[in-house]
Amino acid sequence: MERLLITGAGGSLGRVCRDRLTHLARVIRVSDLSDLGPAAPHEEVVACDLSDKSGVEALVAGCDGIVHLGGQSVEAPWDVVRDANIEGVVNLYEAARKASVAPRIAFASSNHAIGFYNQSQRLDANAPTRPDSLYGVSKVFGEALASMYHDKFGIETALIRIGSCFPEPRTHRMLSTWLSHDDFVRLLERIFTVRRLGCPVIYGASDNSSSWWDNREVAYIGWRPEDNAEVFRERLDAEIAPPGPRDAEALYQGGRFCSDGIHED
Ligand code: NAI
Ligand code: 15L
Repeated sequence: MERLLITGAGGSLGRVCRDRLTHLARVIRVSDLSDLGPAAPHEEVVACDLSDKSGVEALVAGCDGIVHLGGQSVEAPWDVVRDANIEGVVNLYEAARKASVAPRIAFASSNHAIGFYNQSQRLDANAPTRPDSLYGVSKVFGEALASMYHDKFGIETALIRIGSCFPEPRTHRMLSTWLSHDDFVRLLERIFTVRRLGCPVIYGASDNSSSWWDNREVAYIGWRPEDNAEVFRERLDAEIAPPGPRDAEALYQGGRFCSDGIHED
């Protein structure tokens, strides 16, 4: 690629991608709400609010790939979710449609798009969405928008329903949802390498023994996660009590997002 845009580059996954995706393009354009510090020799740094339509148009122009991580990353009042994750994603796809070369996009969706499924259920890419929060609803919206831009305009997007992407699992639920940074990077490498991507749903989880998700439909991408959260089980058991059997953390795939209320105006 000539130029890869990383939105949300100041966030926790954005910082991982900024460090570790440099081999994917000649130029890496990094963006967030506020300044990201000085640009490295291979970088362009562009501050941009995703809810600023003309700003996003300029941000996307000239990019042949986008890792879209920017936005509200947990539950919040509706106006915050709407501006970042609804307006923001509409602005991104409109900018992609207007660009002279349509970029391929990796969209950071979330397990909270399907969070209300019970942990006893096994899901593949065909499972209807079951969001657990306004945040989860905004990710469902992003997935639907990407699908429409693929069908209507041919823009390719990987809809990555990220589980819990942290250096290590932090809770017992994350023994099922954990995505290691290494496996996330390997996934992004495949997304920007595979010849035909389309607009697939991909569950973003490592090769966890207690996984709830089945990625057989996207075998053609050639992603083979290598890590397994199970190696952390003993330490987790020693450090924190497992949730009780009636706790949302033990019942639902989205865990506590299911039992939390929603923010009222
Ligand atoms: P984060 O909250 O650390 O980073 C998000 C970044 O987006 C922040 O730097 C923030 O300043 C920026 N941002 C927020 N509103 C913005 C706006 N209006 N305009 C421009 N930038 C804005 O989140 P994290 O953990 O790095 O996640 C990245 C993406 O992956 C998010 O979209 C999140 O929803 C998704 N995701 C992450 C998971 C994880 O385990 N880390 C799990 C599932 C989804
Ligand atoms: C998410 O969507 C969030 O962005 C992240 O902070 C975690 O809460 C993650 O889901 C999770 O479910 O563990």
